[in-house]
Amino acid sequence: MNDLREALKVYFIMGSPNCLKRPDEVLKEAIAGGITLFQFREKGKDALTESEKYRLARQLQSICKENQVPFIVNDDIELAIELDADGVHIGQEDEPVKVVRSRIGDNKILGVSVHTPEEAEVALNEGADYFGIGPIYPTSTKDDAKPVRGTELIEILREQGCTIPIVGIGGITSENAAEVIKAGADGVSVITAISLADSPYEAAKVLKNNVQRADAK
Ligand code: 3NM
Repeated sequence: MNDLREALKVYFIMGSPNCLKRPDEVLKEAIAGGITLFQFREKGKDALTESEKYRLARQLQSICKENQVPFIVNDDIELAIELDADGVHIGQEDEPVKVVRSRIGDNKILGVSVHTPEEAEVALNEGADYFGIGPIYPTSTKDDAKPVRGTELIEILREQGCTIPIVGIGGITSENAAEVIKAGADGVSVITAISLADSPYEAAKVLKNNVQRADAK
């Protein structure tokens, strides 16, 4: 659990639609800057499908492996199993948590997006390893994102005594990351703050610094 908590600190999510340059280059830079986990999320306009999606996933997974960065797949359980990925991240629209847990086995990481204390309780009981909570701030990266809630749900869950690892998501940048950590999150998940930065390397480095500083307080 503590290894997972550490791995969630600077959680980079990306697919080819999120990049202005080659995804493999963006990922390498982000890793050099210090990201602690990577999620492959090939979604949105012009997203790759089938064999092209598979090829990109394989390429990004092998970069993660070379650098000992955990590689998680968004939603696509088949792909995660086929690649023997380190885990999957699912939303409330996907298969039930318990079904996904039984498909991937007990040794893989299972992240679940939750939006209410009730969803959090079900996800926890059915085998989630961590929660993704968002959108914390306004984001234009996810078309069907729910209304912005700030850090409220993170605070509510921590006040209720919930100890499961939590990452905040949605509009997080190096400027506001500290607030998310101080609210009780273990880490921050970002797409554009790194993927669209002029230097994904610098962006990841500054983000990590700010998360570490907030954590130490
Ligand atoms: N999930 P950015 S918000 C993938 O609220 C995703 O569950 C969200 O992208 C949620 O860091 C989001 O560019 C997009 O804002 C995050």
